Amino acid sequence: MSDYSVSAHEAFGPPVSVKKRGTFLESLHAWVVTVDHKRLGILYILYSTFFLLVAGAEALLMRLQLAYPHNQLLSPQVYNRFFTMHGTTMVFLVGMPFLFGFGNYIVPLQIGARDMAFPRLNAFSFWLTAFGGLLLYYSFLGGGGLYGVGNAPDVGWFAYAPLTARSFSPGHATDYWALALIVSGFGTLGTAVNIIATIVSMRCKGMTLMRMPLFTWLFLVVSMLTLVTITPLTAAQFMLLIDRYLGGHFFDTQAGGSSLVWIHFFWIFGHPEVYVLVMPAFAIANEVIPVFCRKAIFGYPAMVAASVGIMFVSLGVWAHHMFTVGMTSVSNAFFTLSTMLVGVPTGIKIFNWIATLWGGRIRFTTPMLFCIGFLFQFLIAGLTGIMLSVSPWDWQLHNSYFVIAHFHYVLVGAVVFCIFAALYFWYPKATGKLMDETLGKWHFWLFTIGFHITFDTMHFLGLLGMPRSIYTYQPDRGWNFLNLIVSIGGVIQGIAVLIFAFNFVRSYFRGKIAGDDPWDAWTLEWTTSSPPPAYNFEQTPEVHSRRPLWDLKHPDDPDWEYEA
Ligand code: HEM
Ligand SMILES: [Cu+2]
Repeated sequence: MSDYSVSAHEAFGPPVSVKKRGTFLESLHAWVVTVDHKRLGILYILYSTFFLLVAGAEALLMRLQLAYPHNQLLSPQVYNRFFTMHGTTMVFLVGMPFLFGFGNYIVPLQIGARDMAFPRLNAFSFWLTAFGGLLLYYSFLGGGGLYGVGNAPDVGWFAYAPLTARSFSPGHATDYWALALIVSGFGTLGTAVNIIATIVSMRCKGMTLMRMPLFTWLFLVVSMLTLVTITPLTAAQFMLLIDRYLGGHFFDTQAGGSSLVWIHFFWIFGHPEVYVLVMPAFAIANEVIPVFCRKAIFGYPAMVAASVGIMFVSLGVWAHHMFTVGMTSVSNAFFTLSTMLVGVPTGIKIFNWIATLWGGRIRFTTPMLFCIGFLFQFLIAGLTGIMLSVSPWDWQLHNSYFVIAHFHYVLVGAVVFCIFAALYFWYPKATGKLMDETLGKWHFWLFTIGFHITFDTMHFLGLLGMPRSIYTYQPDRGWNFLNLIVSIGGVIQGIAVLIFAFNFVRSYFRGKIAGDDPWDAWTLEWTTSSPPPAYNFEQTPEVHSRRPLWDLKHPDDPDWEYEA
């Protein structure tokens, strides 16, 4: 027998439970002052799950308003506030904090480290992000009071100039919007630097770059992309505040500025942002799919190369959001072609996931179901994306519900589906309890059905000419029935999310005990106890292949024999 025939516990230390029960105030204090990457990760995840419910409620109110023509539930002004807050919240307070929270929790465990490279910066970044969310939602309390839905921003999550100039947006709503994004943006930058430093310098012995789990690889890539995208966004917010308060004229056409400057800055951030959100979703799929079909991921080096490729290409395509602002036809042609180029690395990834599934012994657990839903929906989103990248098509469909349907296919069909997959997959690691599978399947099926009812139908509304961001419509346009269908789908998704929330809370108290490795997985986080002790591993692990736990469990057929 080789040296690898020891159990996980002998190799990496026994499970150590560090539960110390104090008074409520003591444990609250412990959470507030924590610098432990796992606790911070959990704080991010709770924070963003809370805002998922808030922004989901905003979406539902919008859909109730649009369920039939001439509805009076929301006034035009309140509708504008809701779509601005919904979009801003989903991107900045749900998507990014959730994903970075996951990175925070998993990355150090996966590379066999004790913590992040800069634990205090890590805590500081979280509290900055949290303060950003507070600033944004504080705007609801200002001005006209709660019933008038306060002074919440109403300029769209893209906040196009000159609508954000003081003459068009008096009051402080727009300031809250800009300040919130500046503050949480600094938090995000701190986390990105931290993740890069951690991955570069804290990997355990034997973990070369090409042995890193793909999850960790994607977080390296995504953190680098974050640095170069949040920076222009933050710069633009400062320019906006300078225009509003210090007599600047960056975006003021009357005084030699240009509103195009805003649009460029915004989309130089905004397009890669889509990949900042979707690549962590890829990262999740890269872990979940192989484990539940009992095969190593197909084409690991190609997956790494494709991720790096996506990072570079996504930086050169932003102006496909601007086909209709009157750029030259040469620019339009350039951005059409560069956009289509993103299809190549993305295609490689989809191909490799399918090749991994091929011939595998698939276990249809809840996390796996969510990943399969993701694959299917991401493929469709890619196809409608190619349609939109053709600039004459875009002239027809721009700012219609077709675009809303397309980007919700990416943001919900890919990102949110993978977020759910990740929650079911790593919940047992973080809590020691399994989430209930029956409720999980109800959640999956209801959410998937609701998703398709809502967003498939929206494509047709777009083709029939329904523009986005309208608070109501005339009854004679032929949109009534389809709008009702869309809203019903939204309600079904809402019910599914409530089932999830119930399961999430209940499993914490009543769930089955998970054990260290409930899914029979193979990366390092599954070698330590569930939940992991404060210092993660009793002994710093040493790895010999891409699947260290597999090697321990299968000493007769370890990976390192093939990987050299
Ligand atoms: C699950 C149910 C959801 C429904 C029913 C829904 C519905 C809507 C509606 C009705 C709009 C307004 C369109 C308009 O009038 O311009 C909208 C906008 C938007 N949604 Fe969602 N949404 C959902 C989930 C999400 C998620 C999960 C995300 C992101 C992760 C997201 C991101 C956005 C963004 C960025 C906008 C653009 C806001 C703007 O135009 O300023 N949505 N959504
Ligand atoms: Cu884009």
